[in-house]
Amino acid sequence: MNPNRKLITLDEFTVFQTRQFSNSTGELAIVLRDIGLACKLINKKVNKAGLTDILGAVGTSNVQGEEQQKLDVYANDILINILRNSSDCAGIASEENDDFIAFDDEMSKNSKYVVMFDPLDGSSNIDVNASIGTIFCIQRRVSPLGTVAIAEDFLQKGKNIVAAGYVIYGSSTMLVYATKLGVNGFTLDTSIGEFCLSHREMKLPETGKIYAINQGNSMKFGEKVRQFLDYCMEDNKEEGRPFTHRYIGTMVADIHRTLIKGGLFMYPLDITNNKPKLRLLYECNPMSYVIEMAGGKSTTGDDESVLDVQPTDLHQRVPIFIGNENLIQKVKEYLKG
Ligand code: AHM
Ligand code: MG
Repeated sequence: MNPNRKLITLDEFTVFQTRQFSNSTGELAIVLRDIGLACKLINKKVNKAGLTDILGAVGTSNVQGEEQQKLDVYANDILINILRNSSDCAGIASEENDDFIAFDDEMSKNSKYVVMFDPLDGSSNIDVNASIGTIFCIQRRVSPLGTVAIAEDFLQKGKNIVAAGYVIYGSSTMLVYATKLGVNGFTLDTSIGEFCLSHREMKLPETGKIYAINQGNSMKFGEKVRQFLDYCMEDNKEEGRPFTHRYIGTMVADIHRTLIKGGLFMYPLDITNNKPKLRLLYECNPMSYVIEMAGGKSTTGDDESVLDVQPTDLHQRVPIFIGNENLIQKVKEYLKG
């Protein structure tokens, strides 16, 4: 494939890109293709959401006690079924399932990758036609080939990620994924049913002026976070403040904007109950990987990158601050006090 050709599909690009890894067997490209296929099916359902009986709740809750929306369940089933039948996925972990699922057929047992995902991010935005997304990451298993996947395959630090990304179902549908070779974005051309390369080698702008946080919760985030929010809102023309506040309430959409326009996304710890909200393995890690590969930074609030947190639980939650490096530096100064 000529990498300078005008029309390059996701499948062509992943094959071309993963060939650049030494010892590449093409298996990563297949897993990415399967995720792309699942997301095209999810996109089809998302687009028809108002027409069919797919809006609203199914009346069950997931492991975290959150009401499951019909689209959550549909998206989860699609991803699981496609990856189960993939030739190159040993198992999955999902926001919607209590435990990971190890695929036990011979082909899966001989696969080297496991996949973690949030099938439908931003569930509360489904009924109001605002952007929603799918988040995924791929880790190389640590258990031996030929056996079923185990918990340790999933409980790996984000810095070990092989590839991670997201799909945003917005005014157009885009898949963005990162490997250590960089971040690239593909827009779904519905006329040919293909994700086509539209955003090459994505990088955050030098800095940004947009901060995203659920400001209604600021009393729960503590004094230091509130002082940083005051800094964002302060009038200081020389330093380009006040910043603009934007909050969609779908992590994928808020971080996609951060990737393109720069800025900062925050979901701090709720100090009233000592609980962070967003999940490490299939929300914070993949999004941190994308942003860090695009030149940004992420932190849990101390000196640690999100990607350095050692997971102990599949559904573990962490505070997250993610975006331009200079803004992460600033927020860290405030948090240190
Ligand atoms: P979900 O995966 O169940 O949809 O929840 C995660 C979402 C994120 O997309 C978003 O950043 C956050 O929850 C919004 O939370 P809040 O409504 O508390 O601001
Ligand atoms: Mg989510």
